[in-house]
Amino acid sequence: MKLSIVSGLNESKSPVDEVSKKFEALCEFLKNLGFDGIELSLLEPEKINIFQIKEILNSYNFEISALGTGSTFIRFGYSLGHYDETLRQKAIERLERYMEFAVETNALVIIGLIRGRYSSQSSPKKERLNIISSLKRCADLAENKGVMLAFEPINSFEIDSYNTISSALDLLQEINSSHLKLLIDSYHTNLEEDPGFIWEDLEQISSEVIHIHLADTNRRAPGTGHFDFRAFLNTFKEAGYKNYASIETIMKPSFEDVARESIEFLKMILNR
Ligand code: LER
Ligand code: MN
Repeated sequence: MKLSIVSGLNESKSPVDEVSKKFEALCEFLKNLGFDGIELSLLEPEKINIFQIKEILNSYNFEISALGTGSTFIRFGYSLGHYDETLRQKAIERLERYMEFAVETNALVIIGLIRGRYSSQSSPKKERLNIISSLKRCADLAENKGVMLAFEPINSFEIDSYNTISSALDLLQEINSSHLKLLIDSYHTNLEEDPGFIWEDLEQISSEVIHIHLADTNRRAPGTGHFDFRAFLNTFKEAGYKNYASIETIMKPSFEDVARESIEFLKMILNR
């Protein structure tokens, strides 16, 4: 299992060369700690100098595990379920930009908060149908471009649709695309799943999982709360999971502290 951690690059507001410099500093810091890659939470991937990024990745023998896309909804208000057709199409267009960046960097594209929240001007049924229709289009685009999409069940305090793993699996079955798989986040798993069955269930669905997010019950670094990471990660490890587990927490007291603390704890659990 490979390890990464989430960071932004502030590409919307910073000059291009500064973004590349920030990326290089992150690669150096994380590589030295023993991470295999970085997950980027981006807003406008097309503003990044992809050639510089690829050179930096090569020189550090480092990877971009995945691209987070949720800020498209948070900052622009575009979403895959939006009742306004123009804003729904804009969400799909934005995902195309992420996919173009992902093809070049061999990263996954995450479908999480970008599916949006139900609006009082719409209905849950309409929004769900929109999400399904948008996802079919995105899966076609992903197939054409050769990119993998990772669909994330997210807890019901943050989002209205697909809160549980089983509801996300039903959706994946309906879309039926070889380019749409699951992202399992330990934080949402702890909030939404039945503790009596979760380890068995995870074992059964592990072949559908293409990416993992790690945060403890307090949404801080793994090991600082009471989530059973040993059981969680070993379930995947024993099922032959070889992709990324990515730290996605509140970065307090600092990103650097979370990175150091997390990797130390995870190396111990994974025996690496
Ligand atoms: C995104 O990966 C996620 O987990 C959401 O809860 C956004 O914070
Ligand atoms: Mn997550």
